[in-house]
Amino acid sequence: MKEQLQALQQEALAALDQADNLKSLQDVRVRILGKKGALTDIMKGMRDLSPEERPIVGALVNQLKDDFETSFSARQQELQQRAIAARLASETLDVTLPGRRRVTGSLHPVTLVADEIVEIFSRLGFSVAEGPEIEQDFYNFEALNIPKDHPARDMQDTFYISEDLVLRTHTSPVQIRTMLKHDPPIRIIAPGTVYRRDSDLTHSPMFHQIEGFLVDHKVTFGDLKGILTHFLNEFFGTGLEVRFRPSFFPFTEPSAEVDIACVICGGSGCRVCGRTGWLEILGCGMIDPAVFDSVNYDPEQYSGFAFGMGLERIAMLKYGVNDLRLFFENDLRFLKQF
Ligand code: 2NL
Repeated sequence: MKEQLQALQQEALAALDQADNLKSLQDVRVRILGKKGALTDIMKGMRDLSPEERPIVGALVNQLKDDFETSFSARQQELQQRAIAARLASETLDVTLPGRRRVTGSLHPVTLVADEIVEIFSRLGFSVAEGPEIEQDFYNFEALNIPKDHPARDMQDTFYISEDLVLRTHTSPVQIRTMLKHDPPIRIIAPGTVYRRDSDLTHSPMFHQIEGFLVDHKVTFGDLKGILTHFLNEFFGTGLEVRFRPSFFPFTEPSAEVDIACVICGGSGCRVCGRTGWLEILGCGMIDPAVFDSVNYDPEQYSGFAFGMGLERIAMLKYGVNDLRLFFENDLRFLKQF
Protein backbone atom coordinates (compact mmCIF):
# COMPACT_ATOMS: atom_id res chain seq x y z
CA MET A 1 0.00 0.00 0.00
CA LYS A 2 2.93 2.22 0.73
CA GLU A 3 4.16 1.75 -2.86
CA GLN A 4 0.68 2.44 -4.15
CA LEU A 5 0.64 5.73 -2.24
CA GLN A 6 4.06 6.73 -3.53
CA ALA A 7 3.01 5.98 -7.09
CA LEU A 8 -0.16 8.04 -6.63
CA GLN A 9 1.84 10.94 -5.22
CA GLN A 10 4.14 10.92 -8.25
CA GLU A 11 1.22 10.72 -10.62
CA ALA A 12 -0.68 13.50 -8.84
CA LEU A 13 2.25 15.92 -8.78
CA ALA A 14 2.98 15.24 -12.46
CA ALA A 15 -0.68 15.89 -13.33
CA LEU A 16 -0.59 19.21 -11.45
CA ASP A 17 2.49 20.22 -13.44
CA GLN A 18 0.80 19.28 -16.69
CA ALA A 19 -2.44 21.17 -16.03
CA ASP A 20 -2.09 24.39 -18.06
CA ASN A 21 -5.29 26.15 -17.05
CA LEU A 22 -7.42 26.56 -13.92
CA LYS A 23 -10.16 24.27 -15.22
CA SER A 24 -7.88 21.27 -15.89
CA LEU A 25 -6.15 21.95 -12.54
CA GLN A 26 -9.52 21.59 -10.80
CA ASP A 27 -10.10 18.35 -12.74
CA VAL A 28 -6.84 16.92 -11.32
CA ARG A 29 -8.00 17.72 -7.80
CA VAL A 30 -11.30 15.92 -8.35
CA ARG A 31 -9.45 12.93 -9.84
CA ILE A 32 -7.33 12.59 -6.67
CA LEU A 33 -9.38 13.91 -3.74
CA GLY A 34 -12.95 13.72 -5.14
CA LYS A 35 -15.60 11.26 -3.89
CA LYS A 36 -14.52 8.77 -6.50
CA GLY A 37 -10.91 9.97 -6.48
CA ALA A 38 -7.82 7.73 -6.32
CA LEU A 39 -6.85 8.71 -2.76
CA THR A 40 -10.41 8.23 -1.57
CA ASP A 41 -10.29 4.70 -2.99
CA ILE A 42 -7.12 3.98 -1.06
CA MET A 43 -8.62 5.31 2.16
CA LYS A 44 -11.61 3.01 1.70
CA GLY A 45 -9.12 0.09 1.48
CA MET A 46 -7.72 0.95 4.92
CA ARG A 47 -10.58 -1.01 6.52
CA ASP A 48 -8.77 -4.22 5.65
CA LEU A 49 -5.51 -3.22 7.34
CA SER A 50 -4.37 -4.53 10.70
CA PRO A 51 -4.55 -2.15 13.70
CA GLU A 52 -0.74 -1.85 13.61
CA GLU A 53 -0.55 -0.88 9.98
CA ARG A 54 -3.54 1.46 9.97
CA PRO A 55 -1.92 4.50 11.76
CA ILE A 56 1.21 4.19 9.60
CA VAL A 57 -0.75 4.23 6.36
CA GLY A 58 -3.06 6.91 7.80
CA ALA A 59 -0.07 9.15 8.43
CA LEU A 60 1.17 8.54 4.87
CA VAL A 61 -2.25 9.40 3.45
CA ASN A 62 -2.34 12.64 5.43
CA GLN A 63 1.17 13.47 4.31
CA LEU A 64 0.18 12.89 0.68
CA LYS A 65 -2.93 15.02 1.09
CA ASP A 66 -0.89 17.89 2.62
CA ASP A 67 1.75 17.67 -0.09
CA PHE A 68 -0.93 17.63 -2.78
CA GLU A 69 -2.72 20.67 -1.32
CA THR A 70 0.53 22.61 -1.11
CA SER A 71 1.47 21.84 -4.72
CA PHE A 72 -2.10 22.47 -5.85
CA SER A 73 -2.17 25.97 -4.29
CA ALA A 74 1.23 26.84 -5.74
CA ARG A 75 0.19 25.73 -9.23
CA GLN A 76 -3.18 27.49 -8.87
CA GLN A 77 -1.48 30.79 -8.01
CA GLU A 78 0.92 30.38 -10.89
CA LEU A 79 -1.92 29.80 -13.38
CA GLN A 80 -3.94 32.73 -11.96
CA GLN A 81 -0.95 35.04 -12.39
CA ARG A 82 -0.50 33.78 -15.92
CA ALA A 83 -4.18 34.42 -16.75
CA ILE A 84 -3.94 37.99 -15.40
CA ALA A 85 -0.74 38.64 -17.35
CA ALA A 86 -2.34 37.35 -20.56
CA ARG A 87 -5.36 39.56 -20.03
CA LEU A 88 -3.22 42.63 -19.38
CA ALA A 89 -1.24 41.93 -22.55
CA SER A 90 -4.33 41.56 -24.73
CA GLU A 91 -6.28 44.51 -23.26
CA THR A 92 -3.62 47.21 -23.36
CA LEU A 93 -5.03 50.74 -23.28
CA ASP A 94 -3.23 53.62 -25.00
CA VAL A 95 -3.92 56.54 -22.68
CA THR A 96 -2.16 58.91 -25.09
CA LEU A 97 -4.81 58.40 -27.83
CA PRO A 98 -6.90 61.57 -28.42
CA GLY A 99 -10.48 61.34 -27.04
CA ARG A 100 -13.54 61.11 -29.25
CA ARG A 101 -14.70 64.64 -30.05
CA ARG A 102 -18.27 65.55 -29.06
CA VAL A 103 -20.06 67.28 -31.92
CA THR A 104 -21.73 70.44 -30.63
CA GLY A 105 -24.33 72.30 -32.66
CA SER A 106 -24.67 76.07 -32.90
CA LEU A 107 -27.62 78.45 -32.86
CA HIS A 108 -29.16 79.50 -36.18
CA PRO A 109 -28.32 83.11 -37.11
CA VAL A 110 -32.05 84.00 -37.03
CA THR A 111 -32.26 82.62 -33.47
CA LEU A 112 -29.14 84.58 -32.47
CA VAL A 113 -30.63 87.82 -33.77
CA ALA A 114 -34.02 87.15 -32.11
CA ASP A 115 -32.30 86.37 -28.79
CA GLU A 116 -30.25 89.56 -28.91
CA ILE A 117 -33.29 91.75 -29.70
CA VAL A 118 -35.31 90.08 -26.91
CA GLU A 119 -32.37 90.70 -24.55
CA ILE A 120 -32.26 94.43 -25.35
CA PHE A 121 -36.01 94.88 -24.86
CA SER A 122 -35.96 92.77 -21.67
CA ARG A 123 -33.62 95.35 -20.16
CA LEU A 124 -36.32 97.98 -20.96
CA GLY A 125 -38.97 95.99 -19.06
CA PHE A 126 -40.58 94.15 -22.01
CA SER A 127 -41.79 90.53 -21.54
CA VAL A 128 -41.76 87.83 -24.23
CA ALA A 129 -45.11 86.51 -25.54
CA GLU A 130 -45.86 83.72 -28.01
CA GLY A 131 -48.95 82.43 -29.82
CA PRO A 132 -50.23 79.86 -32.33
CA GLU A 133 -48.96 79.75 -35.93
CA ILE A 134 -52.41 78.64 -37.12
CA GLU A 135 -54.55 81.67 -36.36
CA GLN A 136 -58.17 82.79 -36.61
CA ASP A 137 -59.18 85.52 -39.06
CA PHE A 138 -60.19 87.73 -36.12
CA TYR A 139 -56.72 87.83 -34.48
CA ASN A 140 -54.72 87.89 -37.72
CA PHE A 141 -56.83 90.48 -39.63
CA GLU A 142 -60.11 91.72 -38.16
CA ALA A 143 -58.84 92.99 -34.79
CA LEU A 144 -55.92 94.69 -36.55
CA ASN A 145 -58.18 96.96 -38.58
CA ILE A 146 -57.37 95.10 -41.80
CA PRO A 147 -60.61 95.46 -43.80
CA LYS A 148 -62.33 92.58 -45.60
CA ASP A 149 -61.23 93.84 -49.03
CA HIS A 150 -57.59 94.48 -48.05
CA PRO A 151 -55.14 92.86 -50.52
CA ALA A 152 -53.20 91.18 -47.63
CA ARG A 153 -56.27 88.97 -47.08
CA ASP A 154 -56.15 87.72 -50.66
CA MET A 155 -55.73 84.00 -51.30
CA GLN A 156 -52.76 85.06 -53.43
CA ASP A 157 -50.95 86.38 -50.34
CA THR A 158 -52.18 84.31 -47.39
CA PHE A 159 -52.20 80.55 -46.73
CA TYR A 160 -55.83 79.68 -45.88
CA ILE A 161 -56.55 76.48 -43.93
CA SER A 162 -60.29 77.14 -43.95
CA GLU A 163 -62.48 80.20 -44.38
CA ASP A 164 -61.69 81.22 -40.79
CA LEU A 165 -58.17 79.79 -40.26
CA VAL A 166 -54.88 81.03 -41.73
CA LEU A 167 -51.16 80.52 -41.20
CA ARG A 168 -50.44 83.78 -39.39
CA THR A 169 -49.00 86.40 -41.76
CA HIS A 170 -47.38 88.42 -38.93
CA THR A 171 -46.89 88.13 -35.15
CA SER A 172 -49.40 90.92 -34.41
CA PRO A 173 -52.14 88.39 -33.41
CA VAL A 174 -49.95 87.50 -30.40
CA GLN A 175 -50.28 91.11 -29.27
CA ILE A 176 -54.05 91.13 -29.78
CA ARG A 177 -54.33 87.96 -27.65
CA THR A 178 -52.11 89.52 -24.97
CA MET A 179 -54.15 92.75 -24.82
CA LEU A 180 -57.39 90.76 -24.55
CA LYS A 181 -55.94 88.95 -21.51
CA HIS A 182 -54.17 91.83 -19.72
CA ASP A 183 -54.97 95.46 -18.95
CA PRO A 184 -52.41 98.27 -19.42
CA PRO A 185 -49.72 99.16 -18.52
CA ILE A 186 -48.21 96.51 -20.79
CA ARG A 187 -44.90 95.98 -22.59
CA ILE A 188 -44.52 92.91 -24.81
CA ILE A 189 -42.02 91.60 -27.36
CA ALA A 190 -43.21 88.77 -29.66
CA PRO A 191 -40.76 86.83 -31.84
CA GLY A 192 -42.05 84.10 -34.14
CA THR A 193 -42.45 82.27 -37.43
CA VAL A 194 -44.86 83.73 -40.01
CA TYR A 195 -46.11 82.66 -43.46
CA ARG A 196 -46.90 84.37 -46.75
CA ARG A 197 -47.54 83.06 -50.27
CA ASP A 198 -44.36 84.44 -51.69
CA SER A 199 -41.35 82.51 -52.95
CA ASP A 200 -38.49 83.93 -55.00
CA LEU A 201 -34.87 85.04 -54.58
CA THR A 202 -35.72 87.51 -51.81
CA HIS A 203 -38.91 85.98 -50.34
CA SER A 204 -39.47 82.74 -48.44
CA PRO A 205 -43.01 81.41 -47.72
CA MET A 206 -41.88 80.87 -44.11
CA PHE A 207 -39.88 83.55 -42.35
CA HIS A 208 -39.50 85.25 -38.97
CA GLN A 209 -40.57 88.49 -37.37
CA ILE A 210 -40.28 90.21 -34.08
CA GLU A 211 -42.91 92.71 -32.99
CA GLY A 212 -43.23 94.74 -29.87
CA PHE A 213 -45.71 97.11 -28.30
CA LEU A 214 -46.19 99.28 -25.25
CA VAL A 215 -49.48 100.67 -23.88
CA ASP A 216 -49.90 103.03 -20.94
CA HIS A 217 -51.36 106.43 -20.05
CA LYS A 218 -49.92 109.28 -22.16
CA VAL A 219 -47.56 107.30 -24.37
CA THR A 220 -46.35 109.56 -27.22
CA PHE A 221 -44.58 109.32 -30.56
CA GLY A 222 -41.58 110.76 -28.67
CA ASP A 223 -41.53 107.61 -26.48
CA LEU A 224 -41.61 105.50 -29.64
CA LYS A 225 -38.68 107.41 -31.16
CA GLY A 226 -36.68 107.23 -27.94
CA ILE A 227 -37.13 103.50 -27.39
CA LEU A 228 -36.46 102.49 -31.02
CA THR A 229 -33.43 104.81 -31.36
CA HIS A 230 -32.03 103.30 -28.16
CA PHE A 231 -32.68 99.77 -29.45
CA LEU A 232 -30.98 100.40 -32.83
CA ASN A 233 -27.93 101.91 -31.11
CA GLU A 234 -27.66 98.90 -28.79
CA PHE A 235 -28.05 96.44 -31.65
CA PHE A 236 -25.97 98.02 -34.45
CA GLY A 237 -23.57 100.17 -32.40
CA THR A 238 -23.56 103.50 -30.58
CA GLY A 239 -23.65 106.71 -32.63
CA LEU A 240 -25.69 105.10 -35.43
CA GLU A 241 -27.64 107.57 -37.59
CA VAL A 242 -31.40 106.88 -37.54
CA ARG A 243 -34.28 108.52 -39.46
CA PHE A 244 -38.07 108.18 -39.24
CA ARG A 245 -40.08 108.43 -42.50
CA PRO A 246 -43.90 108.72 -42.70
CA SER A 247 -45.59 105.50 -43.81
CA PHE A 248 -48.86 103.62 -43.56
CA PHE A 249 -50.09 100.49 -41.75
CA PRO A 250 -53.76 99.66 -41.13
CA PHE A 251 -53.07 99.09 -37.40
CA THR A 252 -51.09 102.26 -36.58
CA GLU A 253 -51.75 105.99 -36.99
CA PRO A 254 -49.50 107.82 -37.50
CA SER A 255 -47.09 105.25 -38.94
CA ALA A 256 -43.41 105.41 -39.82
CA GLU A 257 -40.60 103.42 -41.31
CA VAL A 258 -37.19 103.62 -39.68
CA ASP A 259 -33.93 103.74 -41.64
CA ILE A 260 -30.37 103.43 -40.36
CA ALA A 261 -27.20 104.65 -42.05
CA CYS A 262 -26.06 101.76 -44.30
CA VAL A 263 -23.98 99.33 -42.21
CA ILE A 264 -22.10 98.27 -45.36
CA CYS A 265 -20.94 101.62 -46.80
CA GLY A 266 -21.52 103.88 -43.79
CA GLY A 267 -23.87 106.13 -45.78
CA SER A 268 -21.85 106.91 -48.88
CA GLY A 269 -23.96 104.63 -51.08
CA CYS A 270 -23.48 101.04 -52.24
CA ARG A 271 -25.36 98.14 -53.86
CA VAL A 272 -26.87 96.94 -50.56
CA CYS A 273 -28.54 100.32 -49.80
CA GLY A 274 -29.38 101.00 -53.44
CA ARG A 275 -26.94 103.98 -53.42
CA THR A 276 -29.21 105.87 -50.98
CA GLY A 277 -26.89 105.47 -47.95
CA TRP A 278 -29.94 104.30 -45.90
CA LEU A 279 -31.31 100.89 -44.96
CA GLU A 280 -34.97 100.36 -44.07
CA ILE A 281 -34.91 98.40 -40.83
CA LEU A 282 -38.37 98.43 -39.21
CA GLY A 283 -41.95 99.68 -39.31
CA CYS A 284 -43.76 101.31 -36.41
CA GLY A 285 -46.47 103.69 -35.30
CA MET A 286 -48.97 104.72 -32.65
CA ILE A 287 -51.55 101.95 -32.18
CA ASP A 288 -54.75 102.85 -34.09
CA PRO A 289 -57.80 103.53 -31.85
CA ALA A 290 -59.68 100.97 -33.98
CA VAL A 291 -57.29 98.28 -32.66
CA PHE A 292 -57.92 99.44 -29.07
CA ASP A 293 -61.66 99.11 -29.76
CA SER A 294 -61.31 95.44 -30.72
CA VAL A 295 -59.46 94.62 -27.46
CA ASN A 296 -61.71 96.81 -25.30
CA TYR A 297 -59.03 99.31 -24.29
CA ASP A 298 -60.38 102.87 -23.88
CA PRO A 299 -58.51 105.07 -26.45
CA GLU A 300 -59.41 108.13 -24.33
CA GLN A 301 -57.45 106.69 -21.38
CA TYR A 302 -54.63 104.85 -23.10
CA SER A 303 -52.23 105.26 -25.97
CA GLY A 304 -49.39 103.08 -27.19
CA PHE A 305 -46.89 102.33 -29.89
CA ALA A 306 -46.02 99.18 -31.82
CA PHE A 307 -43.24 98.11 -34.15
CA GLY A 308 -42.22 95.14 -36.23
CA MET A 309 -39.22 93.91 -38.19
CA GLY A 310 -38.16 90.97 -40.31
CA LEU A 311 -35.49 88.83 -38.62
CA GLU A 312 -33.91 87.41 -41.81
CA ARG A 313 -33.28 90.91 -43.14
CA ILE A 314 -31.72 92.01 -39.82
CA ALA A 315 -29.55 88.84 -39.73
CA MET A 316 -28.39 89.48 -43.32
CA LEU A 317 -27.29 93.02 -42.43
CA LYS A 318 -25.74 92.02 -39.09
CA TYR A 319 -23.71 89.09 -40.48
CA GLY A 320 -23.16 90.26 -44.08
CA VAL A 321 -25.20 87.39 -45.61
CA ASN A 322 -26.10 88.22 -49.24
CA ASP A 323 -28.54 85.40 -50.05
CA LEU A 324 -31.80 84.81 -48.13
CA ARG A 325 -31.91 81.15 -49.19
CA LEU A 326 -28.84 80.34 -47.06
CA PHE A 327 -31.04 80.64 -43.94
CA PHE A 328 -33.35 77.81 -45.05
CA GLU A 329 -31.00 75.35 -46.77
CA ASN A 330 -29.45 74.15 -43.47
CA ASP A 331 -26.03 73.66 -45.07
CA LEU A 332 -23.68 72.93 -42.15
CA ARG A 333 -20.82 74.79 -43.90
CA PHE A 334 -22.99 77.93 -43.52
CA LEU A 335 -24.55 77.24 -40.11
CA LYS A 336 -21.21 76.33 -38.47
CA GLN A 337 -19.97 79.87 -38.97
CA PHE A 338 -22.26 81.36 -36.31
C1 2NL B 1 -42.99 95.74 -40.33
C2 2NL B 1 -43.93 96.62 -39.62
C3 2NL B 1 -45.36 96.73 -37.75
C4 2NL B 1 -46.96 96.71 -36.00
C5 2NL B 1 -46.09 96.03 -36.81
C6 2NL B 1 -48.80 96.29 -34.45
C7 2NL B 1 -49.42 95.34 -33.66
C8 2NL B 1 -50.59 95.67 -33.01
C9 2NL B 1 -51.10 96.91 -33.11
C10 2NL B 1 -50.44 97.82 -33.89
CL1 2NL B 1 -51.38 94.51 -32.07
N1 2NL B 1 -49.32 97.50 -34.55
N2 2NL B 1 -47.69 95.94 -35.09
C11 2NL B 1 -47.09 98.07 -36.09
C12 2NL B 1 -46.35 98.75 -37.03
C13 2NL B 1 -45.49 98.09 -37.88
O1 2NL B 1 -44.53 95.99 -38.53
O2 2NL B 1 -42.32 96.16 -41.21
N3 2NL B 1 -42.93 94.47 -39.96
C14 2NL B 1 -42.08 93.53 -40.57
